Amino acid sequence: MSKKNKNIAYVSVFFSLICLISCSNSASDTVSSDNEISSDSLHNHFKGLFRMGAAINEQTILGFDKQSKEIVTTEFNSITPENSLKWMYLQPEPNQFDFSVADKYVQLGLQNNMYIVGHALVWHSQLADFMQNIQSSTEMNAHVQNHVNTVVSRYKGKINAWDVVNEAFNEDGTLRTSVFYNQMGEDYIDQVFQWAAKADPDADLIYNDYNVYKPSKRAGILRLVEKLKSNGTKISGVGVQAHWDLNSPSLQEIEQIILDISSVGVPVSFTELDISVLPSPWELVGAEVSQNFSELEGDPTMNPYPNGLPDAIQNQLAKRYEDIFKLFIKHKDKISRVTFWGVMDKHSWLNDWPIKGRTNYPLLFDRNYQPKKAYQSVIHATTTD
Ligand code: 9MR
Repeated sequence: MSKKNKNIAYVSVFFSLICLISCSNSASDTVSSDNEISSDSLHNHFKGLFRMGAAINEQTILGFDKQSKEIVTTEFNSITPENSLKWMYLQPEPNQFDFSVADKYVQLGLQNNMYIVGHALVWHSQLADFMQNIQSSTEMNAHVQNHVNTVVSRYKGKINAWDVVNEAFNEDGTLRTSVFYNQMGEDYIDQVFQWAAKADPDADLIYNDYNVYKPSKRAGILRLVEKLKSNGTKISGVGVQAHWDLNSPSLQEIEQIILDISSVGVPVSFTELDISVLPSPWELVGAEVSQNFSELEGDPTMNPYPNGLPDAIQNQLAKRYEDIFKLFIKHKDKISRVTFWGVMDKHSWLNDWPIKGRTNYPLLFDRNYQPKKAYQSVIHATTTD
């Protein structure tokens, strides 16, 4: 054997060995037990249907939570920053911007070829303190325009979609009397969308809100979409937050959301999906939305699964996710993205809301970063008609 042929032989033995090792790995991946991650990632199962995203926290963005980062970059093809791009972090003082975490967030999305969402430009909550004390409409206009222009321009061509205005409506469909509404007037949403479109004409611009299943609130949002469109203001879609539970909203109510939003000519994104399995204090007799629930902290009836989720509820959660995703798939032509509000149960905001210190199980990955039955059932939804 010539020296050259010998080398070729060594190389081919080497690659055969590599193949043997990797083939045996992928074979064991596909022989998956119920709760194993399949070799094919979540977003691959939804190819051609809609994007699959997750909201990520600062620990994940900065790489401190390596397991979460691994799950996010393999399982999802879109990311949303759970908190890091909110006004109070980006511009805590007038004209003093801090983009340190935001830049890393965008970098993570770009490196992994993901659809990057910016959340949220204009929101009355998690706003900088100085914005609460502005007394003139001229000053308010200038600050909001500067914030939108500075932030959107910085990530022009990188952040693919912005939640431009978040939670501007009351439950009855009237506009919330936020600092923006009070100082800028009722056309402020139109104005903010125009500023965002000017700063990045190619970005998708989303109006985002919760409780969209309620007809009165939805009617307000639909009126807004129609108004913006008739004024020639760009709006690319409605974001439906989807903080739901095991029973509510019903599948019929969810379907109506999709049909109604689609009827005004924009796609739906489910932007903050999670399913609480815990009792809701609002179901207690006499409970009011505005009520402070601190008296329920530590009440074991409100926190029934502190040491693990019973199989029966795990199955109920999996079935609920499967039903919801079957419905989403039925309306795939009207839906552009589904984003989970978090990655694993331990880090979900629902452990501390609306009652602090509970143990909730709303997401697809458990407290040890392992896929739950709900993960399999979401994938299973793609295999049935
Ligand atoms: O998940 C976020 C949580 O960490 C923050 O403490 C909370 C503060 O309001 O905001 C949560 O995210 C919210 C999102 O930005 C807008 N829709 C409702 C989400 C849950 O409250």
